[in-house]
Amino acid sequence: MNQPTDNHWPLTEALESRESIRLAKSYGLFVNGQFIRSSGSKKYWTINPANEKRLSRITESTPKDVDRAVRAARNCYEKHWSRMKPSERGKYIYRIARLIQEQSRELAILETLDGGKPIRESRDIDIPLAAAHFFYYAGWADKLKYAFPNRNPRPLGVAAQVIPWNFPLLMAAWKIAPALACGNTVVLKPAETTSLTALKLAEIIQQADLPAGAVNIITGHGPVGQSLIQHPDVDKIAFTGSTHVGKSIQTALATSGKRSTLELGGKAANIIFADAPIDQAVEGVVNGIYFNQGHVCCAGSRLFVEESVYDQVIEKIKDRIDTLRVGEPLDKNTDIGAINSKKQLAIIDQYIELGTAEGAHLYQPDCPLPDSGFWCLPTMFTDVSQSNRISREEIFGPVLAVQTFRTVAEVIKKANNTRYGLSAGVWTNKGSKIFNMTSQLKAGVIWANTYNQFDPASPFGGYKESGFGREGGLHGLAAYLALK
Ligand code: TAP
Repeated sequence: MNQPTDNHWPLTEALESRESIRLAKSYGLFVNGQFIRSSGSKKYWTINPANEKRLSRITESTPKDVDRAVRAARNCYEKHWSRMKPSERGKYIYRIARLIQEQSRELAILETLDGGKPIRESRDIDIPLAAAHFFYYAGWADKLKYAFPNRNPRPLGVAAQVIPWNFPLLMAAWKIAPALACGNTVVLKPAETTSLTALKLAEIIQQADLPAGAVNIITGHGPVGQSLIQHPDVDKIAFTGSTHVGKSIQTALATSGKRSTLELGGKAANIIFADAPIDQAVEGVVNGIYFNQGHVCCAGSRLFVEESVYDQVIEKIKDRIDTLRVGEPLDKNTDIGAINSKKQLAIIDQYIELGTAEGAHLYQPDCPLPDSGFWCLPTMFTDVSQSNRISREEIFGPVLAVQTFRTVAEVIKKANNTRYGLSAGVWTNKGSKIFNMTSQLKAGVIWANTYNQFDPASPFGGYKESGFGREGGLHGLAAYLALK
């Protein structure tokens, strides 16, 4: 934990205990209801990014393992899961939700150890939301014909799902819960740096006694995801990750006729009008970009402030940045934890150097960082122009780029001047302005006078290079169904 400055209350360290976690020295693959050894021999360490210490050894799947997992999923789909009474499927999914709740403390600690995010976030956001997604979709399992009246909802088959490292368990829940509710079976690959909670979810699926093969979890690096997605016997591809990889997947699938949803990168605009409740807006901006170290696809990384309140807003953001606590993620006082990996830290640092080289003005708080681990101070760039790369490219770290505007037309043009279209935020006390903005901003999700709010009933997804398809809500069900 960084030392208290004038702006910090001298809080005593409040470390979450690691005693309640059960961590194996090494994990196999979860295939056909069992943890199995790979057909190969490669394993790699997953580490704690806050201190670079080794946590556990993770298996690198081979193409043969991928094939085995897909075959298990196919077998279960044909013999059990798609034939099961929908209300029975729902019971299994409810069971998973309850087990996640029961084991939430352990899951939260593991998420924090493996991913670097503050325990407050894993405990209060990631894990409760993951359980909520299973509860929500369990409820739909036997009501699909009411969700889509006059249609004949049918499952698609085997879903290949590949997820990133920023919300490991939550992304797994976003994908597995609707797929199962609709009668599909699943092979999921978590990110190489954050596989632990997906493997714990595999244990939960075992405890819930799901038919063997309904959910299979295989670990490894990018090529494992590639061979899963390109497996000839998968029917649906659900990918969340970078636009770069998303494009390569889309190219590979071009002539396959397979259903796919891609949830990709973002460069969201957060817009503050002069009539906004400024303190609330500043809190929303800080939450929007510094939450989860900025490892959020919908992070409000571009801030547009109406010129007349610019000085006031910038001073308030600086004051707020100065009070943020960067440090040990297991400490309940921590606001900003560790960057997920050395590789991601290097990318963020390059962008921070670039921002200065591009002529933008850098602001970072004056506070020491721990000696080991991967850390980045909350960073704000002012004097940014539309052409600067820091305002055009996704950084995926706690780096805010601020610009000003004078008119509604100007800010809409600036906000939409991006290849992404995932999310946006609008801060104003005028309802009519909110409606005007939401109809003109090209973003899949737009928050008004709040930011980063998620709910299982609410669809989430992007436009343009942020991908296509929606997860969450009824839209999230439709992505796993053939609707005739
Ligand atoms: P990626 O590098 O794209 O990795 C995402 C997942 O794909 C990982 O499991 C990765 O495995 C795997 N993968 C890598 N290369 C692959 C390939 N050629 N074929 C199939 N799978 C492959 O992204 P990331 O760095 O983990 O995550 C950050 C990105 O995800 C950001 O751009 C962020 O905006 C985006 N994201 C979007 C959303 C939504 S909802 N739109 C949500 C969260 C994150 P390895 O981990 O082993 O490389």
